[in-house]
Amino acid sequence: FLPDPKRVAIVGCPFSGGQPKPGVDKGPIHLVEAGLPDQLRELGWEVTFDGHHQFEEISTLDDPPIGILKNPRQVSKVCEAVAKTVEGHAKDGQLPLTLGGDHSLAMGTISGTLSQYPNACVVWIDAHADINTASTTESGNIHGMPVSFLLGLDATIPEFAWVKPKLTTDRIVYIGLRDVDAGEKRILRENGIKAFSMHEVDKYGIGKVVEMALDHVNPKRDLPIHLSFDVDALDPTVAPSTGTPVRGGLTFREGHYICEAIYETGCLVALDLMEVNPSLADAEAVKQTVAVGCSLVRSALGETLL
Ligand code: B3U
Ligand code: MN
Ligand code: MN
Repeated sequence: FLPDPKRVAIVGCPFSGGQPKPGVDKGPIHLVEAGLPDQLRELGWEVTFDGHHQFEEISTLDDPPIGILKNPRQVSKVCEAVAKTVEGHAKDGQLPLTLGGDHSLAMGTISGTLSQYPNACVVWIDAHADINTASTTESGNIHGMPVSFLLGLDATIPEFAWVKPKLTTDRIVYIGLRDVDAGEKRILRENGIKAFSMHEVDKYGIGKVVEMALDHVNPKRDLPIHLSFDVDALDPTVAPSTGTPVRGGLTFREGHYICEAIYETGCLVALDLMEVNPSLADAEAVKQTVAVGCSLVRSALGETLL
């Protein structure tokens, strides 16, 4: 599925409405200014970057909570726009690389991928499961909910009616989980959704975990893969500048191994790098996190393979 010639379209999404901490909207700008587009060109990719998305009209929307969900109309409208953009690039034969921004954006990116590749599977790398529904969320932060929308687990909010439940529970797999709410654990269990927590990473090692994860969602390695990487999957010592760091995460190499192994399948069709928040640490930690973010993307696009 890899485009030939290799063409990637960077989709910069300076959006933070899926969670309460300001700054995550600056993530994409920092990643681009750190030189990511040129780094990808060095790897032989043809890179298009049409500037960061502008969500101006959307951010002035009158947007009172729905139940406890915060900024629901903004999140919905932004994700709908992102879905169209990602779908457009995929239709053009480019690999959309979406830079967040908070992880609610994946509602848009994955919807866009599934419009072009209906049988795509999702590999979700995160400390969190992001699968709360309107009835289980305790925070009301929609970045903790995108997977439930994509699966259609709770299709009761008219504002999100555009999100078609095109993803099925057997086409998503998680790696890196270690902070999962009780309601989310129930959802994962009841729906038989496969997840490899840090416990499994410790037990089997990352090589085996990635193999088992792919055996589950993509047994013949013939389905397109959407990789959605939340930088908080990494240990906070590796990626400190993020909104909800959780200790005990993936090492630098484990994170990169995942990206390399997905690239190696030749099935990658879309990539998200989310939750880099350059406002949440000192300058050195920000630099480190942005650099790790760039480096994960390069690995997912083929850098480390000889
Ligand atoms: N599960 C919690 C916490 C959380 C989810 N995603 C992040 N944090 N980054 C929630 O708010 O739904
Ligand atoms: Mn996430
Ligand atoms: Mn997370």
